[in-house]
Order: sequence, then structure tokens, then C-alpha cells
Amino acid sequence: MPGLHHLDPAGWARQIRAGDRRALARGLSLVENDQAAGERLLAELFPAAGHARMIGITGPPGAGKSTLASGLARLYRDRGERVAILAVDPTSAFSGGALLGDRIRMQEHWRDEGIYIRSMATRGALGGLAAATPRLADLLEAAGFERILIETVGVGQDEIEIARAADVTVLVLVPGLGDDIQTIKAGVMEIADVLVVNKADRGPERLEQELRAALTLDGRDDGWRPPIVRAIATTGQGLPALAEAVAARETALEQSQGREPSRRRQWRHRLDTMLADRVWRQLGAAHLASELDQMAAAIAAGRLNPYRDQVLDNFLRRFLPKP
Ligand SMILES: Nc1nc2c(ncn2[C@@H]2O[C@H](COP(=O)(O)OP(=O)(O)OP(=O)(O)O)[C@@H](O)[C@H]2O)c(=O)[nH]1
Ligand SMILES: [Mg+2]
Repeated sequence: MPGLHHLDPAGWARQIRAGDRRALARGLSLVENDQAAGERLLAELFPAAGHARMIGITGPPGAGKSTLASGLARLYRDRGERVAILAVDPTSAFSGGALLGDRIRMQEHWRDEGIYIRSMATRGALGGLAAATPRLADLLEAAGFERILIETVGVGQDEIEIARAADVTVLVLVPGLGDDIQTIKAGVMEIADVLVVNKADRGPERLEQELRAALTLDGRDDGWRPPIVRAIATTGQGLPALAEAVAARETALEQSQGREPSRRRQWRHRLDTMLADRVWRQLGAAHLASELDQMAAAIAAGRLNPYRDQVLDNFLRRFLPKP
């Protein structure tokens, strides 16, 4: 990417804020691939970020997340909002076809300046997927998008991490998940604010029953009862109900605490990641690797007890830069 890379961050930031899509696309790539330069750009854009409403959309592969996101984007757009979709795919190594499919399906939007769609190839994302996603969202916010839909595939730890970046998290499930529903219940139910039973044309009753039962068993700490919305994403059926459920959650959050605490919570988490990352870089991760290899060998051989003798304290004392 020659050219823009050498542009001064302030000028580049102005282009992005003015709605230059090429500058935005390249900015997103930069933030994704070059931590230091990305941070310089984000520093310029930070004052303009922080105002969008973010919705996380997660669920098992093929559940209809992209179809729902696309329909939801249209709905918000028709209400006058500027909408961005960020499709995060941790398994893009295996599902390049699905990403391509997303693009084709989402082409209906491409002429609309008020809708922006970005697929994020996450292999090797600096600082990990969880760190990169909110940074990209910052950039989109600064570019004037008021609503950001973040699509992630899967139902594991990564998705929980990503959910922390969103204000409201939607979990998309489909009939016939079989035993998978048990795994899903274990973690993601905790963070799902709205449950969608998609592909309702395939008989939603049993899944809905299971979900209702699961919700009765596990009350959430924050007292929120995730509504269950039935949908057929391909026809758009259930989309208004989904938007309404999301709005209800937003209202509940705002009434109980205002909008700031949600941001505060997100930043509290992001600061952890940023600091850990910074400390690790200052320690000189590459240089430490061989030290850690030796330590691991000694522990594995039983010569060193990592729980004793202040092993970790001594290690840090040796390598932390003096303040
Ligand atoms: N019958 C039926 N098919 C649907 C429905 N929603 C989506 N599909 C189809 O399911 C397939 C997967 O839809 P996507 O929107 O790509 O699902 P996804 O969850 O984004 O998939 P990945 O991103 O690959 O995990 C597509 O062929 C859709 O047309 C639905 O409500 N009913
Ligand atoms: Mg998808």
C-alpha cells in the first residue's frame, strides 16, 4: 500500500472523517496489520469515535448471521442511520467461500454510501482478534457510522471476547443443533442479550423450548431476561422484532446506567489488553522467548517449582525495565 502509508496521520484522519471510503478501507487495513502506524491514526481519530451503537452478532457456522446482519443493516439504514458491518471470521482459513458468499449477498448494499461492509481476515491479527475488533470499530465510528454490526462465527471464548466490544450481543441459533446446544448454553448464554431462533421455516418449537428451559435455570447476574426472537432471515421475517428486542436492551442499559458505563466497561477491558500488550513489548518478547523456553524445560524436568521460590517474581525483577 504505497502512498497513503506515508501520509501524515492528521491528513489521513481528515480524509476518513470526510467520508473518503478509500482512506477508510486503507485505514482499516493499517489498523489490522501495523500496530504502531495504526495507533498513530487511531490517536488522531479518537476524539471522533465512541458514539456508535454496537451490536455483536454471533452463533454457529451457517446459522444465518450474515443474512440477518444484512437485513438488519437495511432496516437501520431505512430509518436514516449510517450502518457498518464488520464480519470477523476467525476460521477464514477454512471458509474463504463463506466470506465470498457474504460479499455476493451483501452486494445489494454496495451503491449506498450509508452502508459499509468489511470482512476481516483474522489470521495473525496483531494483538489477537479481540484487540483488533474494537479498534476497527473505533475507525468506523470516526468515519461517521452510527450503528456497527459485528459478525463473528462460533460460540467460544473468542466470541465472548468480541461480545465485550459490543453494547448488545445477539446469539443466532438454528433448529437441529443437536448436542451442540449444550456447549452453547455453557458459556455464550451468559453474554447473549437477545436470542434469535433463525431458520424458523425448519420448525423452531423444540429449540425455543430448550432455550426457555435454559433461561429459567440460569438467571443472569444482571437480571436481564434475554428475549427469544423467531426469524427467517432469508425472507426478512422477524427482523423488526429483532430490532425491537435490541432497542429494548439498549433502553434497559441506558435507563439503569446511562450510556457511559457501557463504554467504561469496554474500555476497562481494552485497557487490560493494551497494557498487557505494552508490557510484553517492553519486556522484549522475542528476547524473553529463550529464557522462557529454558524455564519451561526446567519446570517440566522437575528441577524448578514455578509455585515456589518466587520464581516468577525473580524473573520479572530481572527483566522489567526499572521505572
Ligand atoms: N431456510 C433458511 N435458510 C436460511 C435462513 N437464513 C439464512 N439461510 C441460509 O443459510 C445459509 C447460511 O447463511 P449465512 O447468512 O451465510 O450464515 P452465516 O451464519 O453468516 O454463515 P457463516 O458466516 O459462514 O458462519 C445461506 O444459504 C442462507 O441463505 C432462514 O431463515 N431459513
Ligand atoms: Mg457469515
